[in-house]
Amino acid sequence: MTEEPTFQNPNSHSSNNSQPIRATEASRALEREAQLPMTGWQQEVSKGLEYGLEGADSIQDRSIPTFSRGELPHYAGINTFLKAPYLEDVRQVGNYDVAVVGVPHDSGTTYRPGTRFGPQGIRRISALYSPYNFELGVDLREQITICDAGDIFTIPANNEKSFDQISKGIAHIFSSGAFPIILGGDHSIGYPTVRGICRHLGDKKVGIIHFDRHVDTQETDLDERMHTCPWFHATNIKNAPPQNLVQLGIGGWQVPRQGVKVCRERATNILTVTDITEMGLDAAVEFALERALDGTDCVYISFDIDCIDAGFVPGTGWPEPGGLLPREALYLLGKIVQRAPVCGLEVVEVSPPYDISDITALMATRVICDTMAHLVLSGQLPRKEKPYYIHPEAQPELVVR
Ligand SMILES: [Mn+2]
Repeated sequence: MTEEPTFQNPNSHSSNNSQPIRATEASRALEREAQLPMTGWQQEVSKGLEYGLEGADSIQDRSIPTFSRGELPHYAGINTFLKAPYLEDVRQVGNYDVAVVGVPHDSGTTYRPGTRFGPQGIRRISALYSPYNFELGVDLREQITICDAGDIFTIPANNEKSFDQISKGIAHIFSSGAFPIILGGDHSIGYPTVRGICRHLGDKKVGIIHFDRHVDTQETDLDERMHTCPWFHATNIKNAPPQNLVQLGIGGWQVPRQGVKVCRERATNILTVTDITEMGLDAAVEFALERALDGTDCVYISFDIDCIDAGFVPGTGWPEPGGLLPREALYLLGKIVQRAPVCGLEVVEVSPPYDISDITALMATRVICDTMAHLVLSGQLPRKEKPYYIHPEAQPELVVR
C-alpha cells in the first residue's frame, strides 16, 4: 500500500490549521503544471511575430503580433480544430502524432439532418479551448503534434460513394501512423471508418467501443445503409468481430427491434445507463475493456454524442432523454483510453442547426481533447513508432454470415 501524498496549504497561517491534509486533485494539478515545458508556446509566439508582424507601438505586450497567428486571441483566426495547422498536403499526414479530419456527411440521417455541419461546428467552438488541461496536467501543444487535415469530399446524393471516399481517406491517415480523430457526420460513417482502418490491420483485430443510446446494428433502414446500420456492416469485416463490439448507454424509445435482434444473434455486449450506474463506472470500464480486448489487438472508439442525456446535447439527430451525464461519459472514456491500445476515435451526430449556444459541439470538443490527453498520459502519444497493429498493405476480408 502506498502512502497518500499530503499537502500543506501554504496560504494558511492559522495555528489551528497546521495539520497536513490529504493531497487534493487540485494540489497535484498545481504541481504538475510546474513540470510542463513552455517551448511550444515560445515557438508559437516567435512564429506569430515573424509571420504576423510585430504589434503596433502602443501594444505593451510585445508577444502580440499585428495579425493573429496561433491560439490567441480565441475569438480570432481561422478555425481549424484547436487552431492546429491546416494540412493542405495530406501526403504529409504521417509527420503528425494526431490528424483531425472532418467527415461532413449526413445523407445517412433518418430524422433531423445537419450533421454535415458537424465538423465546422466542432472546429468553431474548439477555438474556446486552450491546449492545456488543469486536472490532467497535460499541455497538448507541448507534448504532441496535431494537424487538421480538413474534410473528406463526401457525395451527398450517394451514401455508398461517400463510404468509399471515407474508407480511402481514413485508411490513408491510419496507415501513415497518425492517430485519426474523425469529426462526423452522422453515424452511417462508422462502417466506412472501421472499414478504412481494417484495410491496414492484416490479420490483427479491432474491438469497437460504441457510446450511444441506439444500437445501430440493423442491416438496412429506409432501404439503404443509414446511420442506424454501421455495426451490422462493420462487424461483417473479419477484423472487427461482433463479440468485441461493446455498446455503452443503450436504451429508451428509439432502439429499432430489427437492430436488437442482430445484437442478440451476434452476441454484442450492451450496457444500459442503469447497468452502468448500478454496477458503477469502474466496473463498466472493466466490462468494456474485457469484452473489447478479448482476442483483439486494438480498440476503436465510436462516440455518438447522443449517448449523453438530451438535455446536454440538443444539437443531434435523435435526442433521447435519460442518457449518461457528461461527467460519467468523460470518466468512462478517460479510463478506457488510459488502459486500451486505441487506434482511432470518431465523434458523430453533432448537428449544429439544432444546437443551442454550441453546447453539443462543445461536448464533442471535450470528448476529443480528453481522449488526446489520456493518450498522452498512457504513453500512446506522442508516437515513437507506428503501432504494431498497422500492416503495410492489407485489405479487409468480409465474413459471410
Ligand atoms: Mn445514437
